[in-house]
Formats: sequence, C-alpha cells, structure tokens
Amino acid sequence: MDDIITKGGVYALIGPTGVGKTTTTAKLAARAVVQHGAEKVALLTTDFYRIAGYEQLKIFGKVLGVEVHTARDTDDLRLTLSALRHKHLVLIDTEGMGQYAKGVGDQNKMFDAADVQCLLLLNATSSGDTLEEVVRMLRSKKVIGCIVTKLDEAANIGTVAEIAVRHRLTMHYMTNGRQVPEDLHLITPNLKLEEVL
Ligand SMILES: Nc1nc2c(ncn2[C@@H]2O[C@H](COP(=O)(O)OP(=O)(O)OP(=O)(O)O)[C@@H](O)[C@H]2O)c(=O)[nH]1
Ligand SMILES: [Mg+2]
Repeated sequence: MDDIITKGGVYALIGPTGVGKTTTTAKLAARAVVQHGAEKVALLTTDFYRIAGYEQLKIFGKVLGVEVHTARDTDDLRLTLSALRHKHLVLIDTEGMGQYAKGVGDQNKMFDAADVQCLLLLNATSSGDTLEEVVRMLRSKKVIGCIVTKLDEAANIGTVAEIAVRHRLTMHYMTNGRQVPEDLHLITPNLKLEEVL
C-alpha cells in the first residue's frame, strides 16, 4: 500500500531470472517520470556482465529520457548513489539471481552496505514450493516487500498471495502484462482484482 513512486528513494528490484525485473523497472520509471519529471529519476543496473542486461535498460532509459548508470561493486554503487542523491527516485535493475545462485550473498551484502532497499519480485506463475524457496533464500533485511509479476499468465493469485501473507511481505505492485507502463498496478485496498486479472 506504500507507493514508492510518490515517496521516492533508492530501490533495487531483485529476483530470479526472467521474473520481470527490467520490465518492471521501466514501468516504475515511466510512472515516476510522469509524476516527477525525467530529471528527477535515474536508473542503475548491476546487471552489466550480461551485455543484453545493460543494453535493455539503456534503451528504456533513452525512451524515457532518464539517465542510466552501472555499478560493479559496493564502492562503485556508493559513489554512483552519492552522485545521484538529488534524484527523487533511483531504481536499480539487478542480475537475475535464482534462489540457488552463488551471488545471492554478495548481492545482499552490497545493498546492505550501500543502504539500498530491495523489492523482491515474485512470479505468480511459479509453484508454491518454488516461491517459498525464493523468499527463503533471497529475502534479506533490506527487502521491504514484493512485487508480484505475470499475473496475466497465472491460473490464480492465491499461491503467491499466500506466500506473501505468510512471510509478511508487503505487496507493493502487481504486473499483468508486457506493456510498459500500462501493465503495472499499485496494490491498494480499493484495487478490484477482476479489473486486472
Ligand atoms: N506476461 C507477462 N510477461 C511479462 C511481465 N513482466 C515481464 N514480462 C516478460 O517477461 C520477460 C522477461 O522480462 P524481463 O523484464 O527481461 O525479466 P528480468 O527479470 O529482467 O530477466 P533477467 O534480467 O534475464 O533475469 C520479457 O519477455 C517480458 O516482456 C508480465 O507481467 N506479464
Ligand atoms: Mg533483466
């Protein structure tokens, strides 16, 4: 229920490969540009080892007129965030990291050290067992909540909702398609599920 676009800050979108991190980063950035202006928003990616990862975000940044930066490690991230401190919202796209990936610990440490809040992306089409593992392994003290993705392809919302409730993970947004920025919905008590499912 907490609208991060209005509130502002620095947020990293984390989660397994292909869950929708880059697309959701672009959707949130597009909304923020409408609300605050392109000069108040910045994008950053830690996914620059994969050429496609950085390029994809760079294209979204260009379309939105928003700066796109990269960060290799904690020092680099701290330095870049310090240069971006006048921005209202900084969104960090990350490398896809499954619950069994080796880099999870390092990523958590980096965001902890740079004081970055994290949003865990949960794919609504995943099984309960998989989602349970994802939350168990990827949740760190910096995770402030989750964004549920791919609801348009899920048979129901029950599985992911049950996991979020059980782990007391605030659901901030849901996504229900590939269109940027249309297919992103803030979760509020008034949200009518039948309108977005
Ligand atoms: N149907 C559907 N597709 C989505 C949604 N969000 C993202 N996608 C699609 O899912 C695919 C992967 O999305 P990305 O945003 O690249 O996912 P990612 O988590 O950044 O992937 P990696 O960087 O490879 O880990 C793309 O084809 C997106 O268009 C959604 O809500 N619904
Ligand atoms: Mg990506």
